[in-house]
Amino acid sequence: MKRKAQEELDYEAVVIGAGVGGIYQIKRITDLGLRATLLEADEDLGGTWYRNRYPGARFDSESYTYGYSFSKELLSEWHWKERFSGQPENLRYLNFVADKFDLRQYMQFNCRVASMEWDDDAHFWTISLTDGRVLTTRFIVAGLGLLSTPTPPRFEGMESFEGRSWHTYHWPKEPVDLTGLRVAVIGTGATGIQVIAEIADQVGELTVFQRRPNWSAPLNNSPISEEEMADIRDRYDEIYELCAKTPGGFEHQPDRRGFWSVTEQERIELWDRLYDEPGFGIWLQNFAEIFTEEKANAEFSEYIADRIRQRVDDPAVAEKLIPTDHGFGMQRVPLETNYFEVYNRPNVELVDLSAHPIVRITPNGVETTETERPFDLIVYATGFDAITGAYDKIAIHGVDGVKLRDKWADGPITYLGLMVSGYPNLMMIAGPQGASASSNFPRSIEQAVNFLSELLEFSLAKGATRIEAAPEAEEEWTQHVQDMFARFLLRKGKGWITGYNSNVEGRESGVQRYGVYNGGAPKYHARLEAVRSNDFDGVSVR
Ligand code: NA7
Repeated sequence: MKRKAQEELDYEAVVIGAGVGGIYQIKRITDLGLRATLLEADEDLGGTWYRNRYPGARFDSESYTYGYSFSKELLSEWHWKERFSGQPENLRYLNFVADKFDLRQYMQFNCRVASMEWDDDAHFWTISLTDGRVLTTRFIVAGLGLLSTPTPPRFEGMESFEGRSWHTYHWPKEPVDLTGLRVAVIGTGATGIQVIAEIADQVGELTVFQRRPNWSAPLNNSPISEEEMADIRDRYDEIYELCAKTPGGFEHQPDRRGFWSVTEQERIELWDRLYDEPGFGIWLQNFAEIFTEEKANAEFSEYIADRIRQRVDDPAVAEKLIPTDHGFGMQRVPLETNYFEVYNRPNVELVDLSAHPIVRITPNGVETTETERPFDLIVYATGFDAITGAYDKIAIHGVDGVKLRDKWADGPITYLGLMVSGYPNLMMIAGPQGASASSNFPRSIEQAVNFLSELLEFSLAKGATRIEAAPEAEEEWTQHVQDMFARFLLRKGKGWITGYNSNVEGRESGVQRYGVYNGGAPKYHARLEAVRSNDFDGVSVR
């Protein structure tokens, strides 16, 4: 079979997913003049910010570093009202962007992709939707999200529960009146910590089922006034320049003095200051040694443990809230607003599942090895099949029909987190092994979209119909991602970043999967620049 001519295909490019990545990508692709569409499984745009409607859902990134930087006009028009903006406002922002650039015209909703099949003779993809529709395209850019496949637990009896229950990702769109309800929250990750702190004073009784505590520190949110916003607008160039220079893609710069070159008193002074400052400063403006050296990490963890002890009235409860199996920052650090104070309330109980595990969900509530507790609502804040989950759900058949899921059975293998050898013309935004999950998401998303858009432009200018990562380039990148992991204590964490998920078969033991690039946003960006300026070295374009 010969190459399929462009006119014979439904589209030149299909973007999958109308989240932060997909929205910008469809703009760049249509700006290139390509005949393109965006397929979104949900009934509207927004991705993460469309789905996560649980009370308390908000940025841990400073709002003005989370927004898109690509349009000065957009920057001048949008007013962030809080330093860490909440879900409803974030969704309004994404709608504002889509409307401003007239992007809805390219979007098709309620389109869940079931499978994708590559034709290596005719150079095109066939996409099948779950409703039976089929379409063809030369290129696909997947913006599926790293945290978009929720994983409820696998307790016996979950269907038998007679009250209401849902995973936080599926918190209903319509308002839920929590007044007087007996509510259970299972899970204390970033999501659980947000929802627990937000609903404690709204519900009748709140019971938190905690298997392992997480290290957490104050978000220190505040409103942004008109004057402050005007100042932020004036400084946008400076702000984004700073974000581009820091490993996490935030404004927070590490303290370069060296952990051991200052006195213990000086360390405590820094930590006292950072604890009261907004955002991830407590993690990212800290000494670099807390990321790499056990001893430095242990000293800092003990400092945070003491802060928790100061905030929780009952010493026995405080100890239960302090992690003992990992140090601060070895898993993603949730930021909180009055989370620890919640446990001083008379209507809140902390159940330690490490002492009394859940046996089953009953028609009435939750049964542990200790007792059965009745509930009206059970909230599963139990996390996601992170990083590769959304890719695994689609049957992606590449060259010779090989399934991507099989290629990635032992963990993802990619070139720059953007392409995969054996899957020509398939590109990923914020894909596995990219820098997104280890940095301020949108900062790396914009870099990825810019890179992929330029790769497309470059390929089209050459009249190419097939672009693919070279196997040796992919091998080198995957090895590099692994080597970077080895440098950080994060490798010891039992969290989604290292591929652990107790609710996904085969991942219960905290197995290491190298799904996140940890070298920092500036190094990642420099690497993309080097590849781009070298005619997309490592990508075969023909
Ligand atoms: P996380 O960070 O994966 O947290 C999930 C939480 O749920 C964690 O405390 C788990 O305990 C707990 N969990 C999961 N399954 C169970 C079962 N079966 N029984 C009891 N407890 C369970 O997900 P989040 O949604 O909080 O955060 C994900 C990311 O979203 C976050 O990092 C931000 O980037 C946004 P465990 O630790 O496994 O013992």
